[in-house]
Amino acid sequence: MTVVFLAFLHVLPLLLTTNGFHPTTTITKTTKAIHARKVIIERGIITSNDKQRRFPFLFSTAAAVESSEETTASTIEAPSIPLSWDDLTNKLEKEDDDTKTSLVTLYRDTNGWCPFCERIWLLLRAKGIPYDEQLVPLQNKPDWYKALVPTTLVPAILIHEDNNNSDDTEKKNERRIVWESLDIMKALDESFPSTPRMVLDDNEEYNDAVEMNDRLTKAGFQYIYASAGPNNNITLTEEDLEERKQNFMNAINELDVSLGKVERKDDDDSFFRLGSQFTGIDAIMIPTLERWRYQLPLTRNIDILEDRPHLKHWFEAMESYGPYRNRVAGDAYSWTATNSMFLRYFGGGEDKPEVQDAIQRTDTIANQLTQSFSNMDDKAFGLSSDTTAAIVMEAATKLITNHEAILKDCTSDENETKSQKDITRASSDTNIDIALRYAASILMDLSSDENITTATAISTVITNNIEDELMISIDKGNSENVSRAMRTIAARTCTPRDMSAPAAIIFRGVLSIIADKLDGIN
Ligand SMILES: N[C@@H](CCC(=O)N[C@@H](CS)C(=O)NCC(=O)O)C(=O)O
Repeated sequence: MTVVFLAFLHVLPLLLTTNGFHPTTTITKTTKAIHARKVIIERGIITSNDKQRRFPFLFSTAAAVESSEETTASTIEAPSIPLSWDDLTNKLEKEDDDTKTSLVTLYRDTNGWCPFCERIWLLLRAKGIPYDEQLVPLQNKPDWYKALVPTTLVPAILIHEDNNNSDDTEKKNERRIVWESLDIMKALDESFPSTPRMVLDDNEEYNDAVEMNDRLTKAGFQYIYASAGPNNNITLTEEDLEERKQNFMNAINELDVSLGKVERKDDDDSFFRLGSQFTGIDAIMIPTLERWRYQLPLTRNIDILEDRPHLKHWFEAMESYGPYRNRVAGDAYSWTATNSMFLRYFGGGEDKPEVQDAIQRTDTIANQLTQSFSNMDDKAFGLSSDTTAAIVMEAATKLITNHEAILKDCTSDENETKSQKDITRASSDTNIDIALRYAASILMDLSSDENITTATAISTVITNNIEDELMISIDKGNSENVSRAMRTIAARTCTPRDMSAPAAIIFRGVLSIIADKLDGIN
């Protein structure tokens, strides 16, 4: 409530001083609010109904107060522009109708970086099995997890007891724990026979593709980690390294050629490893290839897509595949921004000049990528009209349910900062909270606007409508710090850890547009 009222206090002085309206002692909180809204409209800050239609939720509290002015004036709280976290949370709860009972618990790493977890995460979604998640911090694995899983590694799954007594062909599941990604993949097929089978190990093409992937992974690891990590092999000569690189390139070429044959065989538009159907081999392949695609240009100056049109086409198919794209996929920015951390851990020694160079190059490129956050590009993640609302809602939900942690993170001091130290944090300031509530309100509004079906439309609507409403909410003198906070949060948002890649584009986009506008105020 304090926050709500503070927000209102920030709004009011600006309106009063510029419009010659002076509150008297008799004016109630409610009539102040209604008056404030009228003044906003009269001043031309909100000139058209269109703006209110665009962001009805942002103004819904003021409208509610206005309509009940005569009867309940003394009982209604002053509205804030934008809404309070409590109001936003209530609104979210009304929208939340996810009632599916989970049949499986997935144990995966907190950061969403474990490639073996990614396989299972993707398969659960591809098979449409309702699941819940338990995140396991790998640096500090909890005792309960070590007691539950003999290897103590992630991923693992718990198959819940299935109480379905119908004559369904679905095998009656016993409550059991399964670990090791390849075993989990098989267990999911066995326990949920009515879902698409994914491990086609009686199919020659599938087995060949798995073997080819094993060769590729081995060649890749022998080259990429040849001079890094605990297996640091200092006896490797330049020639040895070059040979390993060639083996790796040959293995990627082999994959590209093989994909080309599949492509010619099938004229279907979707194009997975074995043809038009997504199968287990796609889930096995994508986690490693995704990392290589984004990290090797930074660390080894290798672009795995260059001159490999079929591999490129396979990535495109994966990126348009909902179960992958809408939650599991990482994005170029996240892989770039986290790459310096990977280099510090696995790069072979932070003191080596080539590792230092790679870290610096990585940070520079990550920073360049942040410059384009406010241009939300539809093609970047293939938003479609039927998924846009859900994706915008995901971004809103993440912001609303995590706002305290987000606020703390973007204003953390140097000693608390554990990662992305090159990104400047903001100073603590209530205006940051206002701007975040503002962003959340906009996202909630956009998620229910049926006319908005593309990221470009979202970008245009926000850019064209945001400025005036923002100016009445934020203390002008603090705009620089608030802008820094918005950019810090956007740059700290990592997929798939914090939200899906499509939601992150919207989330980072809204924050960056707000930051651009705030920078324009000065
Ligand atoms: N062969 C296992 C490998 C799993 C694995 O290595 N998981 C890593 C994360 S990527 C892990 O749990 N590391 C924690 C540790 O080593 O303690 C599988 O396929 O599931």
